[in-house]
Amino acid sequence: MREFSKAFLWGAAASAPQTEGHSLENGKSASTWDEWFKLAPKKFHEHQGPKDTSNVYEMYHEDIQRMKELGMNSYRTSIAWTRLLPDGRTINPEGAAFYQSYFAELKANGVEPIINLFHFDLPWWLMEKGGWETRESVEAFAFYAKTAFELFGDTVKYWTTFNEPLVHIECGYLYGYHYPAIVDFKRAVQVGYHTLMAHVRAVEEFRKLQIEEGKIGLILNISPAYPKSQSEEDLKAKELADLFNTNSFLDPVVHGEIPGKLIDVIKENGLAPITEKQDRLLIQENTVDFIGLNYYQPRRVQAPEISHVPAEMPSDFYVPYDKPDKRINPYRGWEIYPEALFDVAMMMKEQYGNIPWYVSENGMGVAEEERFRDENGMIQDEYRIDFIKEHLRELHKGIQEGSNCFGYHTWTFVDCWSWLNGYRNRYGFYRVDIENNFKRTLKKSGLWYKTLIEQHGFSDK
Ligand code: BGP
Repeated sequence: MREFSKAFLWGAAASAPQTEGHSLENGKSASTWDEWFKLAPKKFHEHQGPKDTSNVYEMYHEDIQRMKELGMNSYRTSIAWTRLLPDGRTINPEGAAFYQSYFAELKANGVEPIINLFHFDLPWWLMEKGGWETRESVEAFAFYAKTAFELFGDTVKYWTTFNEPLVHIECGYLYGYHYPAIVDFKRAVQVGYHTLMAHVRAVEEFRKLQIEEGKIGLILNISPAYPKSQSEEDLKAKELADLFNTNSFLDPVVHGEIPGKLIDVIKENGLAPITEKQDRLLIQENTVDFIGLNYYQPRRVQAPEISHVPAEMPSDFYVPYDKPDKRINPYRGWEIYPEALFDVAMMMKEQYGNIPWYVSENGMGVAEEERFRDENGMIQDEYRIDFIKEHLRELHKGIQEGSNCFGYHTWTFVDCWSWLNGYRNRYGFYRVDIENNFKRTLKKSGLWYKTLIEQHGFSDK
């Protein structure tokens, strides 16, 4: 039996833009996703846009009963900045009432809400002013965070500022997957810096309010780097990949300091962002209480054959290594490597002072899951059960070695909309039928999760 503590948090994660629907209704203003879909609908899988995501706005009551039925004791979602503060300053009463009711109902049903503030959905009004490239974004976010803490702090005790801050930086300013799809390393670094400062200012506002039992953290996507070989060059590529993708955020938010090595590399390559005098102290004084780590895949790296000096892209420091014998999820194209979760657990213990942390996302997206329906209509997603088990096995090992992990959340509870991929790959414990009023149907993995939670673990024969 792989047993977890009785207090362990079991649940799932989602986000406002991917689940709520009603994206331009009930007083909400447009985010970059709403506008981008208007500007370039062809970029989105089967033209599925952010407007009609899984309709949690109307269906949260039933969904919470479903969570309760599975025995989930926690759930993460986010607030849409554009729903709460459509113009950045004025509270939308309907939006505030919706979140208040949603969070209180979770709590009343024994499902601890973990509420995140930013999940890639920047307000359009802020984008028009330059988005995360302008320092104004830092104070705008701090105001939004303070408003959310004041409104919902009595109910919500676990807060996170950003989900995967690296993603809006690299997808928006390096690789073209998110709006504004700019490719510019220096601008990406500035966006990253302002994101970090926005996080830090939100933590500062949180501390000022002294919310009883309140805890605040950050959620990072973690893809630990593994080098192709032990050569000096490949090891350096690994070090730089971790420096840019892991230590860049974990060090300042946990230890209160941006790694000196990262500052050197950035300066040497003419990428230094504009900063303000008080920033260093602010970073130092506003560290977090806990960390969430979203783990899907490792990062295999090797040294680049040719590098530009100064660097023009991260690929001047490290490039992907296509490991020939890797296991892969063919639908998403991501490598499956559960062992990394043990390494991550050890990293948190050894390099990050064993700060409390949890797996804030882990899961498997599969296309055309209706193929696996049995005669009763239930999707027999054995592959998802195996995936979760394999990852939990490694996590359990890490906890036994003393890593301070307090929970595990899958992505996701009910199938949800996925950015450019729409509803292609499904991750949920519940199938969502988008053709039929977003009807939910339990999958086999949901039943399995229920037993797992009941038994505080699973038997590992
Ligand atoms: C994470 C994001 C989620 C979610 C998930 C699955 O990186 O936090 O928003 O979408 O990945 O990825 P995808 O939807 O791209 O398949």
